[in-house]
Amino acid sequence: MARLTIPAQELMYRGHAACPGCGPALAMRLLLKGFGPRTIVSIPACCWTVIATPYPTTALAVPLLDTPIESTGASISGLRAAADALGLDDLTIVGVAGDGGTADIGLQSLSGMLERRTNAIYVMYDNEGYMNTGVQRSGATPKGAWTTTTPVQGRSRGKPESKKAIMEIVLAHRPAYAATLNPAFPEDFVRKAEKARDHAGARFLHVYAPCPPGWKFDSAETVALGRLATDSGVFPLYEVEEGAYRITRKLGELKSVEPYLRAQGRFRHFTPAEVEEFAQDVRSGWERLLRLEAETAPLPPPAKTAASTA
Ligand SMILES: Cc1ncc(C[n+]2csc(CCOP(=O)(O)OP(=O)(O)O)c2C)c(N)n1
Ligand code: SF4
Repeated sequence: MARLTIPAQELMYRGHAACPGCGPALAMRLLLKGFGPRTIVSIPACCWTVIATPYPTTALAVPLLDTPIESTGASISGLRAAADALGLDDLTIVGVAGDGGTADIGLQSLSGMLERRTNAIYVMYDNEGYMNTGVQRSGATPKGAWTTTTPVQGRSRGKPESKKAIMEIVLAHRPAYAATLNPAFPEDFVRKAEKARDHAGARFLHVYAPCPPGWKFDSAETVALGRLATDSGVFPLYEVEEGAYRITRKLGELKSVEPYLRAQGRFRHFTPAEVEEFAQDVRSGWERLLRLEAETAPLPPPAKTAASTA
């Protein structure tokens, strides 16, 4: 019988307050399967506070700390220090924050946690905007995307700036482990969550997290959209361990980005030239990743010579 690679234990309850097809909800379910029951989660203001905590209920079967939006990194440093002081070495301390609370408002706190080498996991679920407060643009919103603060009207063509490269910012701090995860690839997702749990030191997970109302797509298509994102190179899957890059879903040839863009209302205004510009950015990101993987590959073990085997 085939071995099940995804733990059966559910650490997220049904009846939570997420929208249908919510990528961040799917991500949390898989994250907790990877981290296991000895986990404490800190969550700042974001969709997940609303999903998890309509008083007096909780959607999580593990302890949950509600923290201010700018301080997720500091809160997990504090939780780690408290756990260590109590001798609770086996606890996995995790912060789960949105892209606005990570790449923008909480960036100083994340940087401090990484710089101190806090023995904890920071997860940024990336729904590419401030969704909880009404779909405003964040630093992680892709170039050209419609949001309520980057309208498409007159000469305005959505967000003028490029998506902030959070993995590059994080990797400049040399974390022990960093990876990109997509819930549309659950085995790869849970394996990376388990790997992060089993590493010591500061760890960071960048999670692709589609938001049907914010991105304007059919809520039944969350997983299909996620597969398109990775297979077109929009959200490549890779991990970086002690500086070495490894692509975990190899792609012979990138699929066209067009079906990915056309499936979402936030990109519906794109002209063929804007589609091509987006595709060009995706291609250069993918080529850069291939180069980094080749340049940082660990050296192969020395070949055995006749003398060494004698
Ligand atoms: C200092 C501060 N500024 C603004 C807010 C209001 N606020 C609450 S949730 C939120 C959106 C957070 O966006 P993100 O982190 O991307 O998570 P998402 O809502 O998309 O899940 C904002 C701006 C706040 N709580 N605290
Ligand atoms: S607005 Fe988007 S991220 Fe927030 S709960 Fe709904 S689907 Fe999830």
